[in-house]
Amino acid sequence: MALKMGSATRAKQSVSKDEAQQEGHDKEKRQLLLKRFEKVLQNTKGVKLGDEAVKRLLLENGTDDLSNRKSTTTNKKKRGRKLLVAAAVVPLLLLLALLLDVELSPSGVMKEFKETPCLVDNNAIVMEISRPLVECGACSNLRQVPVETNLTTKDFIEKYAYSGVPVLVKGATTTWSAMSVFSYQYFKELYQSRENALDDVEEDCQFFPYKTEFATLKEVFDMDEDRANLKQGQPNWYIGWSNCHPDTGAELRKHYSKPYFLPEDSETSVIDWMFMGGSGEGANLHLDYVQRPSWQAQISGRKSWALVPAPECESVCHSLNVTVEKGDIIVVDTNTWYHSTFVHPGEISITIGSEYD
Ligand SMILES: O=C(O)CCC(=O)C(=O)O
Repeated sequence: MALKMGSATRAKQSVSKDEAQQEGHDKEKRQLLLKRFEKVLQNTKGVKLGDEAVKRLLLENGTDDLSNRKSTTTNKKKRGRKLLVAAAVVPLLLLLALLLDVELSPSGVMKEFKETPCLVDNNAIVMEISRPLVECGACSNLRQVPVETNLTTKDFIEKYAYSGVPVLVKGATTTWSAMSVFSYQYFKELYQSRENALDDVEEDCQFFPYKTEFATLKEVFDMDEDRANLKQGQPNWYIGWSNCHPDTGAELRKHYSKPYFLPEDSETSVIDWMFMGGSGEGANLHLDYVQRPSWQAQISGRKSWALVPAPECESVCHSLNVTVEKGDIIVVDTNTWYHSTFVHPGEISITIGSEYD
C-alpha cells in the first residue's frame, strides 16, 4: 500500500514535472513562432501588420509572399483543393450574404473564383509556422559556401549530400551540350512545337512570374523580340517554371545529365526547374516546400544567391552569399535555407536544376 502511495506520489510528481517540461517546451515553441512571424514580416519589407499587411500576406500573389515557393502542389492539385473548399465554403458565404443583405454580383464572384488558383492560399504565415524545425548543427560556424572543383562522389556524400551544408561546384557542366543549346529561343521553339507542352505547364506544373506581368509561360514566349533579347530600354523580366512532363523532360535531358558528383544510385526528380531572365532581382527570399535537396546548374549568365538561416538557427548560423558563374552547379537544401537570387548584368541568366536523393 505504502509502495502504491509512494508510486502514486512519484507518479503525480512526475506528472507535474512533465507538465512543467511541457509548459517550458510550449513556451519555447511560442517564442520560436513569434520569431518566425517577425521573420515573415521582415521578409515583407517592413509592412506593418495592419489590415493591408494581413491582406497582402494572405491574398496577394507575386510580391513578397510565397508565389515563388517551389512546392509539390501543382496547379491542378490547387484547383482540386479549391473545389473542395468551395463546396464547403460557398453555401455558407451565400447564406451569410443573404442574412446580411450583401449584394453579390455572380460575375464578380465567378471571376474571382476562376482567376485565383486557391481560395485559401498557401500564405507566408501558414507555411512558416507549419514547417518542420531546421536542424542547425550543419550550418553552425559556416561563414561561406564551400567551393569545390573535381568533387568526388565520396566527398560529396560525406560533406554535403544530406548535411544541409550548401556547396558550389565549379566547372561542373563543361560536357553538357545545354551550354551551347539552351537559350530563350530554344525553349520557345521546344514548347511551341510540342502539342500541349505549354498547356501542360499551366495545368500540371508551376510557373513563377516574379515581378513580371506574365500570367503563363505561353505569354513569356509571346513577348516582343527586343524584350526577349534584353535590349536596353525594354522592361526587364525574370521568370521560372517547372517541367513536370517526361516527354519534354526527355528532350531537355538530351542536353544535360545528372551532375557527375551525385552517387550512381541517386535519383534525380523527373521534374526540371528552369529560371531565366535578365539582370536584377530574381526570386524573393523564401523557403521551399519540396521533398529533397536541389542542385541548380548555371547554363548562361551569372547569378548570386543569398542564403539565410531559418530563425531557429540565427543564433548559431550566418547568412551566406555566393555567386554562381556559367558552368557552375550550386547544391542547396532549399527547404532549410531561405534563399533569394540576383542576376548580374551581362548575358541572360539561364539555369536548370532538379532535386536529388
Ligand atoms: O534560381 C532562382 O532564381 C530561384 C531558385 C529558387 O528559388 C529555388 O530553386 O527555389
